[in-house]
Amino acid sequence: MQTITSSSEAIELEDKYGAHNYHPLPVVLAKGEGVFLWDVEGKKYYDFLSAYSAVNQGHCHPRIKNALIEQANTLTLTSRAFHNDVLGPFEKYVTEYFGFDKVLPMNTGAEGVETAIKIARKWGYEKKGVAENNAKIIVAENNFHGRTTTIISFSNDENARKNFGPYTDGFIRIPYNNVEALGEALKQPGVVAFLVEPIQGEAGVYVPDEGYLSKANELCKSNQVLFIADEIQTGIARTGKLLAVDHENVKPDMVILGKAISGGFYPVSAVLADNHVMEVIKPGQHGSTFGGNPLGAKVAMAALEVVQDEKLAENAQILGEIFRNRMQKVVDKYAIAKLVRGKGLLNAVVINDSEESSTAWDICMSLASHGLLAKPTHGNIIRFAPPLVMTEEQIHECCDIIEKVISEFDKK
Ligand code: IF1
Repeated sequence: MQTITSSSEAIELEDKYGAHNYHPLPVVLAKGEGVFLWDVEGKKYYDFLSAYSAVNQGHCHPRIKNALIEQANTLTLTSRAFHNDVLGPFEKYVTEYFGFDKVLPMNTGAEGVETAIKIARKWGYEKKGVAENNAKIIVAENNFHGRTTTIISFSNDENARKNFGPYTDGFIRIPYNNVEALGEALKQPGVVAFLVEPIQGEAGVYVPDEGYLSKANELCKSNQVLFIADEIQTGIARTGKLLAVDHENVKPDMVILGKAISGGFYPVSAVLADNHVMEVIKPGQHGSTFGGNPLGAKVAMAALEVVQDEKLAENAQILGEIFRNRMQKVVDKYAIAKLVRGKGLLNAVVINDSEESSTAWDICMSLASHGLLAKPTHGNIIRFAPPLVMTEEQIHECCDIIEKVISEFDKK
């Protein structure tokens, strides 16, 4: 393998040999530890993206790394054609951890979402009596649930869906954070589920009104419709509770997990449900080569132990309050910062400029030069989501950096 000696060399290789399906900041990372990242030239950064909330436990957490190494030296993949000695303990651990009867393990978040869609449709036909091929799933405007053809079929982000048709049918899109719109949509024939992000991450960290999730859950229950929470980004302590739905004590019919369930070491996703839902899946009706493999299962158990033992939800709650209070002062002081919103350590600052302006990008470039990595989501919204292992002293240091950079842009 070619040894990279400069950031520009790495960027050139990616440009020449890789599909151009991303537009990254011109930063080439070479090492990660806890809340820190280092680039090829040795520059140190605070990580305020956490690989899109996949390294809530911090980079290269030793406990998870050791679990990976130990299992990698023993048994990594058997396929589900046979049993193995890790899957059962993992399934017991993760169902008790989140309070569900059953789990269906997959790999990526999008696979988890696709799995939940298949289970909901099958449940609709076999338990609710919806006429076959007539199942409808309600989703929210500005949703993000992954990049597969079915998932982008119900997206309204033109960049994510244009020219990927023909699209999958059977979805009804309604405004987010609007209980009345949900009530109306539930009257349509064939509705089997409502799939929603408890906080819309990619859309720009939109936190719904207090009570939205519990009212939505109640409406679904009273209409015999499954309430499905996509906690791939908001779960695993990110918003200050184990799951974002815990802020309203809501127990969804299905929860979809991914990202930080395995602490950034290995792709693991999972769909959790109780028996009356999960039992619609029979042998040979769903799965994947790597789903539930012993290596991912062992890593995920270690990653979840770290969340519990290091009280990451409580830490996210406390540091998130500090962060938003500090950012509110920045918003009050500098016109270029319009507002701050979020929950726990999933936050965003909206920059006071047009969607098309490059201001948010330019601010992120300046933040990088000051040793803090963040990236805009849509247009002028900067997401700030550090690993949940950050200390109070570190969050203040980072807020100082953010305030300094924003103050410099405010004068321009
Ligand atoms: C990209 C952000 C996007 C997700 C939710 C399912 C998935 C995701 C709520 C799919 C994945 C990632 C994908 C990555 C950027 C990032 C992301 F919001 F986290 F920033 F795109 F919206 N549900 N989110 O957030 O999980 O298949 O990726 O494992 O695609 O650019 P995946």
